[in-house]
Amino acid sequence: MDNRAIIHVDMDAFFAAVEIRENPELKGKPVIVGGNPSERGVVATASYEARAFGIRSAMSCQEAYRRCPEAVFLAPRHELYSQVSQQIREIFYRYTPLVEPLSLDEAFLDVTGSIPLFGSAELIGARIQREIEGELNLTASVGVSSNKFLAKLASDMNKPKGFVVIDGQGLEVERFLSPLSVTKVWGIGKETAKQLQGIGIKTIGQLQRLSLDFLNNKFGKMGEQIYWLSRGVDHRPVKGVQQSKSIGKENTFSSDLVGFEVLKPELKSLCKAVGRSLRAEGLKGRTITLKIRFEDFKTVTRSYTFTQPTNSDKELYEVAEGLLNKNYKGESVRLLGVSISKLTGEEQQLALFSKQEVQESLDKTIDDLKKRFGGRIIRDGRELF
Ligand code: TTP
Ligand code: MG
Repeated sequence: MDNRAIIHVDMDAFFAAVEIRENPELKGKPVIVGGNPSERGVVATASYEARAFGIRSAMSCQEAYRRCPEAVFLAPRHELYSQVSQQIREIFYRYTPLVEPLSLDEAFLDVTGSIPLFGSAELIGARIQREIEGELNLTASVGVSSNKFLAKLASDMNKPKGFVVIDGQGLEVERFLSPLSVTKVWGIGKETAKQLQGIGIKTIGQLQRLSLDFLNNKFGKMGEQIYWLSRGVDHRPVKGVQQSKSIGKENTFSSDLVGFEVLKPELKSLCKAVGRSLRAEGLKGRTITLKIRFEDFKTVTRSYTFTQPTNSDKELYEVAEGLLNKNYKGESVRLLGVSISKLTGEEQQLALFSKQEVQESLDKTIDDLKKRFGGRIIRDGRELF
């Protein structure tokens, strides 16, 4: 599992950087995005120029003003930041479908399967950094390693515009982590850090000397996490964006329909529409639900769960027709609906695939990417070798 290639990207001074991009006159100035200093707002973020005055996220704006009265204070424009965030994510998706956003400006990417197509994880990370800057005029810091913990640590090590690779293999990692503060360990917040300090533990190296039993007793489940993370071991998968929980279509008829044969073509077109949506989103589903609303508004829903996920119109229809047949006695029908849930995307399906199927799926991913971006991107990748 830990031959993975994980990238963590975190934008530099994100809100402030977007504001500066929108108004280049602000470039080089201490810029603070947050509430108004005359009110009781807090700093959302500050440009690196403002950070030189000791200004930090979550500090009160009054305090920030005291530290740097000449700073430019701006009210946040969340809609704008989330648009930019979407554009950043689109760059990530050029390289892998396995993107796990942590916030508007930060995400993990698992690029293990992308290496045959684009080259090493370092190359992919470098391209992402370059494309963000070239296309969006914003800078990002990138960390590359074999797991999430190390990749995030790496992206934070040389901000702004950092690019750090941590080779996650071997004993080197433990030695590398050893001088760092325990607060760098994922999940160790102020409280845990205080407790550790109470027993004289400040660095990850000191943490490494505590036994699993001891940590388990002291911190419960979290203790085990700390034990492994302090050694650079982290098996958490990169979770692709949560897919919508179900996909459904329904139709309220302009006048009620009566009769199985009359309802059948309606049902078929609903199943086709659901199948089309599934395929468009690269999903398959296991549980199909039929909804029938009668003339008197009484509504029944009936479900069937397939053994294997499907996105085939034919399979969906066969089952939906069976459900209708069983539950329809010739009443007047106002509305018919079909939905599918227990959805799985490419990522989850991979886990179920045999090796050959993984290869097929990878080929398909590569085909799709080629189709989307043409041969260009592939040549670029190889030129970099
Ligand atoms: P961060 O990535 O923590 O900070 P940053 O991008 O501004 O700076 P850098 O990564 O270079 O250290 O947070 C991303 C954005 O989230 C940040 O621009 C503003 C917002 N944010 C808040 O609104 N409140 C907060 O307390 C923090 C930490 C961030
Ligand atoms: Mg950031």
